[in-house]
Order: sequence, then C-alpha cells, then structure tokens
Amino acid sequence: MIGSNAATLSTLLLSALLFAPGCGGSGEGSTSAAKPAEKAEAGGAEAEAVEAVAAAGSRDEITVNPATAATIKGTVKFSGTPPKSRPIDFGADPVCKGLHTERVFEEKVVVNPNDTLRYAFVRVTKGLPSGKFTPPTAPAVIDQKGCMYTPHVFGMMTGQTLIIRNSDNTNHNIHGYPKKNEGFNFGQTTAGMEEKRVFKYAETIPVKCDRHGWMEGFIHVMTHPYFSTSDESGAFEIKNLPPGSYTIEAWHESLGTKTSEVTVGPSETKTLEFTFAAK
Ligand SMILES: [Cu+2]
Repeated sequence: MIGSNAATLSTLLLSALLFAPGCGGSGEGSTSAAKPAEKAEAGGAEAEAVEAVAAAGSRDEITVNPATAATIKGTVKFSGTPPKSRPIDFGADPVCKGLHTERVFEEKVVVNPNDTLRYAFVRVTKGLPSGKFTPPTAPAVIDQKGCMYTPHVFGMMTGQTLIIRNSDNTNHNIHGYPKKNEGFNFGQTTAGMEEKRVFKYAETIPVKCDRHGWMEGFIHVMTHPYFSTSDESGAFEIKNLPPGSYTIEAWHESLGTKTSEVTVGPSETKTLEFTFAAK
C-alpha cells in the first residue's frame, strides 16, 4: 500500500506521544462504552471516531504543527439525472410567504449547475491521532431565516457553543432529534431571539420546525475539527491536518455515504473526488 512507510512512521511518533506521562484513564471511554456505536447511516462514523479516541484512553490535547500541516480538498460530484426540484409552498404562514418574492426549492438533493452536489458533509472518520481536539471559541450558528434553516447542513464540535437564532418575525419551533445528546424543542416567537446549546456527544442531529413542515436541517457534532460541507460549486476543503493516512467520508442526507482513503505527507495538499449517483 502506498504510504505505508509514512503511516508506520506516524504510528511510531504517535505511540511515543501517547505513552508520554499523563496518559491513560478511562475518560471518554466510559461514555462511549455506555453508548454503543450507532449503526444508522447518519450516526455511525462519529460514533466510531469517538470510540477510536476512547480506545486510546488519552485525553491529551492535540496540537498540530502549522509548518507541516496538510490539506485534503476536492469536489463532490453528482451523476445521472437530478431529481426534479420542487418549490416550497410557504402558504401555510403568510409571514414566510411574504419573505420570498422568488421561488425557493427544497434542499433534499441540491445539484449545482456544474453537476456537483451541495450540502454533502465531508469528514475524517479514521486516522487521526488519539486525544482531545480543542473546540473553537467562536460559536456555530443555525439561523431560522426566510423560514429556512441557514445553513441547511453544517458541522460543529463537542463542547462548542451553538447559537440558535430566529431572524424572522414569525414563531419558529426548533425541534432537535438527537440520540445521545439531550433533546431540545422550543419556540422562538420573534426576530432577534437566541438560545444557546452545547453538545457533549458526537452525532448527527436532524432538526425540524414543528410549525413549518418544510423546514429541516442537519447538525453534525464532531469530536475533531476536520470536516467541511460542499458548497455551491461542490467544493470542500479540510485544512490543518497532521500528516498521515485517513479515511474520508462524504455524507448526504438522502444519497448515503461514500468513503475514500488518502495519505498526506508534511505540508502536502491532496485532491479527492466523490461521486453520488441519482437514486
Ligand atoms: Cu419554522
């Protein structure tokens, strides 16, 4: 296998780090053992990632040397005939209807003009050093704006603050469907309202609005910062990776998952392509 020498070397280096004083202890292991890996399509990978961290038993904070950090970027493509885009009927709420002068389409499968796929969530599922990644101090934000969730799909970290905002002058009721984290289900009646949440466990949390049946979004809670959502041109980019061999997974809410293996050396940038076929 290409890159096995590099992989072995990084394993050795890693071992050296792991067996430094201060390691050991159950830490997240007890949590993970009590919460077996989800087999559901939308939760398995994060659960594995959590278990990988737990298995090593290390809670040491991981720092990445910027001088040798690597990048994995690429494109999520779509092949076949895109499903017919259906415009959303905002008629159930006159406020929502009044917020749109142009048609807005459902976001279940968003195929870009260049035959790529938007809202695929691309993430590292295997290969990261064991230990703890520090969550960003800046919060993640999900906004109820124009009676849609913005962003529709995004990633954030365990321990990071999520701001749940209403930018519309109508009552939204955000209802999260986590399996491991504490559930949430509350209304925000007017524009400018904000609530905060912090999630303890990695998983994919679907969110829906109990008042507006078309509103749906997905929050990917991760134990590490190595993720990216494909954009209007199908592009994704994962930066600041330690050199190593990784499994990269692309997740899509209705088209499933695809995985790819990649090895990046010091300061290297590798390009990946995922293709989802029409169902
Ligand atoms: Cu709503």
